[in-house]
Amino acid sequence: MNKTLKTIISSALAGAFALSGVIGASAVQYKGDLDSDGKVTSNDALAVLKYVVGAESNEPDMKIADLDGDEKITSSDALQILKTVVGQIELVELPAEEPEQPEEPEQPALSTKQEIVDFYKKSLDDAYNSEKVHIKKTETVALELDSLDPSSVKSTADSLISSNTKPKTNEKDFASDAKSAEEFLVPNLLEAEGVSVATATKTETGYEISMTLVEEKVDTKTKPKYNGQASLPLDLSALGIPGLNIKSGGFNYPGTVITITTDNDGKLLSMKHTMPLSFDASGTLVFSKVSATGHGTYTLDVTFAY
Ligand SMILES: [Ca+2]
Ligand SMILES: [Ca+2]
Repeated sequence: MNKTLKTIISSALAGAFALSGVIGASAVQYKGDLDSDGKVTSNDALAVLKYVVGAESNEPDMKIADLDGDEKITSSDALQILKTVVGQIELVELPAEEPEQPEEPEQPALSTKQEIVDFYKKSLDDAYNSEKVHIKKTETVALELDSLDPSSVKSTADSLISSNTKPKTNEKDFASDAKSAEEFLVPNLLEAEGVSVATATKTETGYEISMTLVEEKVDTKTKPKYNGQASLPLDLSALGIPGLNIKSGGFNYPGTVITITTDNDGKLLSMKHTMPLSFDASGTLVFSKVSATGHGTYTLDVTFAY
């Protein structure tokens, strides 16, 4: 240590100790407070000097210790600290450390059809696997006969249809019972190939997903591959018309629309399936031959509560 430095240090230290070195005790951090005790004291100057002379090998934090701003830690910085201690230079607050931003949950990309379908399936899967989920579904069938032969039975058929197509609401709690929940609602098997258009919208509270399924034509004995994964395909015999025996015919599903809303974490809040359809069927009603064509919409409205 050279003579000048010694002199500087000893005189500054004398003054500093005399002031008992208590300057600025608070949560803020000051430039020069190497020991982070919230104060700039002669101890801090000493810490710089120990490093400068090699008595301390850990390099002090440059933004705290480099008071003169030459990007080196030297005895000059120790002097600056001492000058701070005796009030010759002003105490400098270090800019508050930016509080760590909580990491944004990773947003799914949701730009391709596959990503949107995967997001839908995961949301539905998570709902089914929930520890506790209350599922409320309302099914509405709106069916209209466009033609019926013999026309003499049309009014009877119309009234049978309307009495069997009233909205039907069912609700149930499930607790970690994915299988039962899936049976209660819809199978979770949708494939991207079965979707013609998919859109995803980020809202303030979560996501809105809309998917339109490909058109499918099936006969009465075949389940539609994609529409069957999404919603419950109509079965004419399930209308419960006594004595009706369908021999042939088919359904056309021109474009089922599935929409869901989720929260920001992808948790499924609501789901709606809107399935327009048309059909033709021929068979027997008791002993008479009948044939019919018609159209309608099957709607499934679902809410999820956890
Ligand atoms: Ca200190
Ligand atoms: Ca310096």
